[in-house]
Amino acid sequence: MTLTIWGRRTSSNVQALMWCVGELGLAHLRHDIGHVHGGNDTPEFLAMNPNGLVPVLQDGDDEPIWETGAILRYLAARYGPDSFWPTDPARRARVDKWAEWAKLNVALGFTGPVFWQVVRTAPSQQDPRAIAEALARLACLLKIAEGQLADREYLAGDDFTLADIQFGHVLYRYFDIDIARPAWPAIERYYAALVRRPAFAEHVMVSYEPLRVTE
Ligand SMILES: N[C@@H](CCC(=O)N[C@@H](CS)C(=O)NCC(=O)O)C(=O)O
Repeated sequence: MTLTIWGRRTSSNVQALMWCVGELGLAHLRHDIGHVHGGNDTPEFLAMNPNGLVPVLQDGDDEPIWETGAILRYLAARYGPDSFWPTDPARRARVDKWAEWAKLNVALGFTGPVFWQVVRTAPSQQDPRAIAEALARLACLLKIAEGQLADREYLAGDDFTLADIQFGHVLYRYFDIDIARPAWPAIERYYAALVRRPAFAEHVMVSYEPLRVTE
């Protein structure tokens, strides 16, 4: 079995995928593609993913997979323990519910409106009011996660699951960039536990300085 991954280390979606690969201990080969590395607009890459986006994963000679959520579920189903993405439909739905919620709300609500504005936009072009509004919307979402994590170890229960990958990978940048943050006792406890996971430290706590736009 050889997993091949196309995608740069600085991509948040690649980080989610690589964190999963690390957690599951899967042998792999990763190619730096996208942003300064380029390579995602070639006919060969577009034949794998017509969107020209990373990550893409290929397992052996199987058809390449794109969309991080689909890739994570493939890896979980093929290589993960049952606790990570359960086969029982009700237990799986509990994980999927939080994974979808995290991807569609938290990750998308943070990456474009906050991270891009604060890090990937020149300071002279930043709109502090838009950033403050985005942070207020994000806080409403994080309040839900705060309640969920107040009495359980992980987002979907007491097991580490695919939902933690979709939610937790956002937290490194959320806690590291220069923004105002309310106190989140439960999320902070959860994040401190994630930081102690070797795969999180290796694949998610990656410098985003190469992405910074200064002028
Ligand atoms: N919905 C896609 C989004 C993928 C995406 O937006 N990837 C970004 C990096 S996070 C990308 O390829 N950007 C172009 C580039 O890196 O050159 C997914 O979840 O995989």
